[in-house]
Amino acid sequence: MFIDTAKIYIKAGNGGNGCTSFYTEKYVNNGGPDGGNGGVGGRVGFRAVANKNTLADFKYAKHFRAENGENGKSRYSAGKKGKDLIIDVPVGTVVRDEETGGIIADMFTEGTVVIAAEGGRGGKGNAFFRNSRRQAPHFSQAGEQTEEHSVLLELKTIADVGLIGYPNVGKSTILSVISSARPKIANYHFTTLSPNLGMVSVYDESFSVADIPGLIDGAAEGAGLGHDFLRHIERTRLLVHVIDGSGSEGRDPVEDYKSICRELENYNAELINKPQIVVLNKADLITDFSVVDKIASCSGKRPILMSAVIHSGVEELIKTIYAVLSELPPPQPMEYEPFVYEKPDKESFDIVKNDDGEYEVFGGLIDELARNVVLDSYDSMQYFQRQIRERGIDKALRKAGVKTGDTVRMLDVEFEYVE
Ligand SMILES: Nc1nc2c(ncn2[C@@H]2O[C@H](COP(=O)(O)OP(=O)(O)OP(=O)(O)O)[C@@H](O)[C@H]2O)c(=O)[nH]1
Ligand SMILES: [Mg+2]
Repeated sequence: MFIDTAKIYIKAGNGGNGCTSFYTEKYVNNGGPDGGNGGVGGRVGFRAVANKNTLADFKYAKHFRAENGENGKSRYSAGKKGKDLIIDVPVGTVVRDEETGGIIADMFTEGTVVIAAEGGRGGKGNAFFRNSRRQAPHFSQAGEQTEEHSVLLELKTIADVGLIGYPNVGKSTILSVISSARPKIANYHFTTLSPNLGMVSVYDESFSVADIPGLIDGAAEGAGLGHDFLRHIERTRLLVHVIDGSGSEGRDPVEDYKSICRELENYNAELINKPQIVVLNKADLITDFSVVDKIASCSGKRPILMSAVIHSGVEELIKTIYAVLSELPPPQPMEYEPFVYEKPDKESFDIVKNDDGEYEVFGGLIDELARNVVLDSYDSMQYFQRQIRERGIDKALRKAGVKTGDTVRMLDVEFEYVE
């Protein structure tokens, strides 16, 4: 099965913890704090590669976690940074945040790397917290924990030309005669089950052509295979609309032309505004050539008459595509405001008075403070209290009406307030 959409989970590495340690050596008493900082966590990113053209890799592999930063060690030794995890995706993959639908990246150009999630910062070791008043800090900072995000991948093939039309009209046969691609060709509907890509050389240049499964009435609403594949022609610059000019299978070429145009328009009005070349294929079987004029009058342009099987009109088709493409602007990546994962809020806090008359302080800042200091020593408690003053929590408590003797609680810490 052709897989062109996938949902995966990404998580950047946590930061390594800072280390609490004191220098020890024979004959040296009370060495100073020498705990090193934790390393930063690895990042998760995406790289556009040309040697893949489906998202099949992501059918079973769903969880992508970058390495955590290493913890700091004694002797001022900093933890190693976590290794980045770069995920290879085919060129043309659009990466979105599932929750908001925001576009993280359009992997449009081969070799581009986009970082989707930054690693957690490493915690400071106790050596960092030493100052003139605090010679021997017994605490260090924990590394930053990162969150997991779910991400949607969607492949929107990038090709210059999209071949469209009813099933069995000869789209794949045309691709096989204009390029070196060897798609499956057979005399039944829906021979092509997933897009085929071919490169066509002309003069000293080349252009790429995508052949997609045949469209049928109602394709835009999901009938047949068409709907799932129309996304693969969204980014083409030019459509080649192939019609069975002989009307074999009892079809009416004019009706076919009109209904395929309707399907394109129903799917996305932009598709019908794309430049189109109309091709009447199976010319070797045509008996009534009035079809050429009929198509010309309803499409507003002269169709190219060709037979892919006996190779007539092939040269004309290639040259016409080339001429039209050279007048068109190069393919463009999507226009979007890149979505960036916000780091959790670490500044705000709230105070509420609970039923027992106690005050609870909570929020990102409190979580952060509690995570940053291990409240296991007189030292770290003092540090914590100073932060409460410096970060304005003290002031906010007074404003909330806290008086001496009231109980204030922050996560696991409970204390009696003293003005
Ligand atoms: N007589 C004649 N037969 C053709 C011509 N082009 C293609 N065919 C035949 O038409 C049948 C369908 O060709 P495909 O290329 O598989 O058609 P398709 O449009 O890709 O079909 P789907 O993939 O099912 O949408 C095959 O039997 C081809 O040999 C042509 O110019 N003349
Ligand atoms: Mg086909």
